[in-house]
Amino acid sequence: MIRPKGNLVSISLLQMAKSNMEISAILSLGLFSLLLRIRIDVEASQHGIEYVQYQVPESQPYRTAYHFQSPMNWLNDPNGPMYHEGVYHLFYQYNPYGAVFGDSMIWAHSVSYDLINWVHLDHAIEPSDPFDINSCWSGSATILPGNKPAILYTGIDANNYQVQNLAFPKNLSDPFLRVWEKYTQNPVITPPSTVDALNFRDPTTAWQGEDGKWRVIVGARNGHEGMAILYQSEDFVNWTVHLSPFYRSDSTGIWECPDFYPVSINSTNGVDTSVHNPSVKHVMKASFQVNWHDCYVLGTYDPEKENFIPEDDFTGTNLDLRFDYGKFYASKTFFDPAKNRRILWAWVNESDSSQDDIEKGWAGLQSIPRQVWLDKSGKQLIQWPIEEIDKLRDKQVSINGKELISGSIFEVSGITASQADVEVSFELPELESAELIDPTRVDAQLLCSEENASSLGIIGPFGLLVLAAKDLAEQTAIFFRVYKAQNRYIGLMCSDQSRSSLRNELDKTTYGAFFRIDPNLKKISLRSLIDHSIVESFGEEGRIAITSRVYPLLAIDKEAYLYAFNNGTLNVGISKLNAWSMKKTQFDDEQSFSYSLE
Ligand code: DQQ
Repeated sequence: MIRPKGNLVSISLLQMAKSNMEISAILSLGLFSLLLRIRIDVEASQHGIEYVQYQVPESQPYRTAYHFQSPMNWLNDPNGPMYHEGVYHLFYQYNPYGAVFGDSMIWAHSVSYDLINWVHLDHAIEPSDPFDINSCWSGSATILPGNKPAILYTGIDANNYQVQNLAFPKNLSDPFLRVWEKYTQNPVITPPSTVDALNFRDPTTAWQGEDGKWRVIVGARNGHEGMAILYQSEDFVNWTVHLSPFYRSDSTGIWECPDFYPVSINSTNGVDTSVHNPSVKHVMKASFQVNWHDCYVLGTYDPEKENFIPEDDFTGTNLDLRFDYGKFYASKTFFDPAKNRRILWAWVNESDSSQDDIEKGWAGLQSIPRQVWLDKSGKQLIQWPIEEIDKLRDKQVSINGKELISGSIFEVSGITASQADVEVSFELPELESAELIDPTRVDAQLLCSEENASSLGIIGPFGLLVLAAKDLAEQTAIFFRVYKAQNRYIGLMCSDQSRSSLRNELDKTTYGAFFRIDPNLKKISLRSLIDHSIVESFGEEGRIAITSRVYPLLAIDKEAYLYAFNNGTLNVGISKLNAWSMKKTQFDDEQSFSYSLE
């Protein structure tokens, strides 16, 4: 039975019979004073649960064009991303009953041939049994020998304890792996006595050691301590706990969605999660619920002692390495054998209120999938939007060799600025004149909000104004400043949302991060993917990423503009700027899916 959770759609569903039927619900969306007709088809599933299929409401200014979104309702973590027999699978946390997080979360399921265009399938894993009756939370996929995928996920059981469960595809010859069956002996892992049973979740993709045994880690908490607990198995079904935590930290609280994988030390290629040899380092990522940051450390995995030795520990502060310094949480990677790369997905939450989300009828996006690899320095990861994104590039404008004069601003016209991809390379003036950094100001985010895009500097602030209104009454500034420190130059990259919307009551936090400037190159590069209500920016060829959500009132669709600006006293060059309008990706349900795989 559908369990209504109080949003408009579920209230309508309450009155429905089980057989196929169609209703039109006129939903009044207070925010935009729009009346949207949403067609809802309800059909009984083979599990006795009613699935909801719908048309995406038209003319919503904050729906995205080329980011992954569910047709409606609440979405959070990416789950179990994998590549299997020519098809990419993305599962994700989804509330079928409303646009806010719910107490009966499920695994929704979509498939793609190119990671850009998607087909939404029936839900893969839903609460059904005592071991997951109160929700099916996050987890990961592992491809077992014989090319058989297995999913380990967290069930919230009848006592509200967090246990780990297994599910397998019902029919391996179905190219979309539509139906998933839960292992009858679930749960396969229950909380050990050393951790809080209400905070023990999110199993990783498992890896196989040379001894043939499988290993998996699960995020956990004990008081303020956060940790990853290791389990081993010969058969993927019977798991035994390893005595001491695989890796832990003192003051981070629960580690949500840990991710543990090798990266090559001499190539941008990804490697399978089970690879362990002298040409790899390991990455340990944890999502810290205390500050909603996805942080990682690099280190060495010792399979004999069964532990991980990090090069630097998590600090639980702004000093931790992060994938993204904006909104980017519960991320997860997978190895893509088709292109020998490792791909990172993350949940990008809204910045408006729950009430706004209920009115919009949806909440949450997935980031653009990013390829990740180890920087040549060996000290951090690099991320870059997967190459498939370039296929969406449409109309192009280019500007070469332009001087961005002190105090100037100019419009980059000729593309659809609300749906764009912009790449720009800035040439810096003589660095000696850069302002001295105050060594006590170590918080980049704070510095970005105090010395924002409109405050004057010497080298910077300069950068882009995206999703801007014609008169600049609304603008999101992605900008840089350059500082001088003892014996080195420091760059600051910021994403300033403080003037992004005339609407109040939005989270307009400014984000920022420091990076090192190579004085020999005297260049800074920026790529921004702009998609109606999301801006994903990559500085320094993927060394820094900042994602923000913005909801302009004026700067929507054709009324959005793109500018370049310089508020520093020194001129900056634009050696190259390329901007493209971006095409919309295709999201289908299975019925309207035009390809045939049978
Ligand atoms: N979201 C899931 C949990 C996970 C959290 C529940 C992270 O499994 O810890 O939707 O966003």
